[in-house]
Amino acid sequence: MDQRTLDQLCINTIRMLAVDAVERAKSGHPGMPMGTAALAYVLWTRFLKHNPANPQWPDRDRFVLSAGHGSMLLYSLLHLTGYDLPLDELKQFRQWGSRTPGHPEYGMTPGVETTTGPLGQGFANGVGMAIAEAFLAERFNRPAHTIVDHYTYAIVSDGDLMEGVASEAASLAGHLQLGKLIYLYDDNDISIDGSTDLTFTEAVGKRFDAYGWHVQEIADGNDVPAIDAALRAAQAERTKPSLIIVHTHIAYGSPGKQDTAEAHGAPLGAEEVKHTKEFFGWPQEPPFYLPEEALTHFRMAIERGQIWEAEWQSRFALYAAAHPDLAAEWQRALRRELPPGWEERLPTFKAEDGTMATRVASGRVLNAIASAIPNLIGGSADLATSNNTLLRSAGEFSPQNRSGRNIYFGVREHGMSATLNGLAVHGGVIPYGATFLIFSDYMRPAIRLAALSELPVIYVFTHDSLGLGEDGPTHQPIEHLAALRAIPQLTVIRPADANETMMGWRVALTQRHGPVALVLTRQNLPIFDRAQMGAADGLARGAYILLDTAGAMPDIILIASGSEVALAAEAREQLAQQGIRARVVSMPSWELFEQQPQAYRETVLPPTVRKRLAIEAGVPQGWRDYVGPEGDIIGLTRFGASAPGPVVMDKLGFNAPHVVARALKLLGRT
Ligand SMILES: Cc1ncc(C[n+]2csc(CCOP(=O)(O)OP(=O)(O)O)c2C)c(N)n1
Repeated sequence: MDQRTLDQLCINTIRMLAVDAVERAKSGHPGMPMGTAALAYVLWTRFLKHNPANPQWPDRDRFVLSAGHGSMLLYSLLHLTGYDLPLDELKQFRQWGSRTPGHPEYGMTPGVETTTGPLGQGFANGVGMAIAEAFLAERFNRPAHTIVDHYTYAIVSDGDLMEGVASEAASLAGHLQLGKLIYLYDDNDISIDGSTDLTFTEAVGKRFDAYGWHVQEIADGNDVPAIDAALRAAQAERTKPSLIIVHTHIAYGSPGKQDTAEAHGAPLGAEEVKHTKEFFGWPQEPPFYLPEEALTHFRMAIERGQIWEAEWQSRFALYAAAHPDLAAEWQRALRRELPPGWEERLPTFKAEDGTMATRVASGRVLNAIASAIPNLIGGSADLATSNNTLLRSAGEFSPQNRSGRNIYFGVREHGMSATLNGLAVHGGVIPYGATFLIFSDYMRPAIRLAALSELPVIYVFTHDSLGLGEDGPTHQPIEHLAALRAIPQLTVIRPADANETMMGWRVALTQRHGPVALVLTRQNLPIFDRAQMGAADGLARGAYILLDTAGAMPDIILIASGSEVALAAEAREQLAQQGIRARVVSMPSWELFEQQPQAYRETVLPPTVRKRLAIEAGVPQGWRDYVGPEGDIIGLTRFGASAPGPVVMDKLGFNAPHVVARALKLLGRT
């Protein structure tokens, strides 16, 4: 069989696997894989450096299917090139318990590098992967010893490029000159509602050119030599990310459905499948037919992958001999382990030091541990000095300085958070990102995916309440704690003082699965005198007794988080003057508390003490679970106001007399 015929056979094999799997599932997206099969084939068989036998090989090229609805394209490629994804899994596409979910899910299927489906996210994840590659290459490669050197590829769609998050990430990637980022744009002029004439007529090429990308265009998405040449040119371009605009036809080869929105998200239907198979000269039976020659050709990826990795392993052995410390650091970083002794750098804060905002404490902690954890990298969306996230003496990550650990994300919260996910899935780095808590809303889609994918991403959210003051209701978070707590697998931590903040970082860095949000104040808070109070390491258990009633059971429990814990402590004093025994529970993290054994939870919140008052400057939603039916909640059901922080707090009920009054009411002592 000549090469051209073989190429066509392989490309059609991808198409038909996707068509048959969607047909069997009675659900899915056949059009996208049919239209992009040739691009994917050229990329995966001629360019992508990967080892199907070891999807974790650290120096593999990364591939992102940003248009995750085309998941059958990826599953077909994974099966055909020899990943541990048997044909039976493709036959179980979209079914309960299969490894071929509707959209690619990280950790579910070998070879899936990141979870995609929400459009635009994968685009931005790739940017994070490319940043990680550039950073790690600079940190670990040494003359004559290259152990980090790979590309990041993606297939992106019209929908991806319409999304704002892709624009943010593209702008950042162009600015950072991420030359090893190569995206193929499936420009098929179709989205769900119909032709993109309805919605998307901008000059995408010019836009990316303006971002500083290297832009190429291919007129015919089935033109194998043109795709090959464009990918070669993209690889040769080392300072600009590449966008290859490929004009394709959705559902290519389906006589009745090609170039129609109908082919986007529904099976072709038995009759149309028949006509499509006729068009390609494909046998009608059996479904999931794999031509021997095509399979043999695809499976060459296995041997090639083994050779690539073996070569890399021998390079790594030489590297490890020449640079044993670096090699050990590399391996530790990949295992997501922290260097020994890092915890000794964690500072503790003394009550005598006065008051301190938890954001300031966070900045001190970060800088104290930064040199001990060289792969901790991150930054802020243009609020680094407010978020206190700058690592002093760690440099700025830039085209000139790939070893810089401060990433200036610019005013791109959504792009930042999706980029953080890419950094995390790449591996080798511990990423963090920061902004005001209010703007966590701008990051939410990517935070959700970090949680779904159990990625170890750390968020630093400062200016966490009304207490931020004059910036007013647009900047004062009200529903944000509740909104973050609503995300499964995200740990939200709102420390009450500097030492809890230190403990918060400790938890965040040691938690390997799932993101952690540290929620911090702008305003100063007292540093609790731990000699007189519960130890700050109680934070790790989510809630703990900060101040108790000597010996006797409390009359009432005051439960608070963050800045409201000091308020609870003040109210407790005043209640004591009236002979009321109040316990103060600091509750920085619901999620950590829920992980504790029942016995511990009942020590902190004994079922017999039913008079409980929660205090938090946010919506009361959720607190009922902790205060119980006889409890009460001081929260907020309105937006804030522009005035100095202490004034807003006071006016909206966050003052000791109000807490005392509500406690007395609860106790029937009004
Ligand atoms: C953020 C987000 N919004 C909406 C959707 C639903 N959706 C899935 S694909 C798609 C657009 C399809 O157009 P395109 O990206 O060009 O893919 P094609 O039709 O070419 O396969 C939409 C709106 C989504 N997956 N993600």
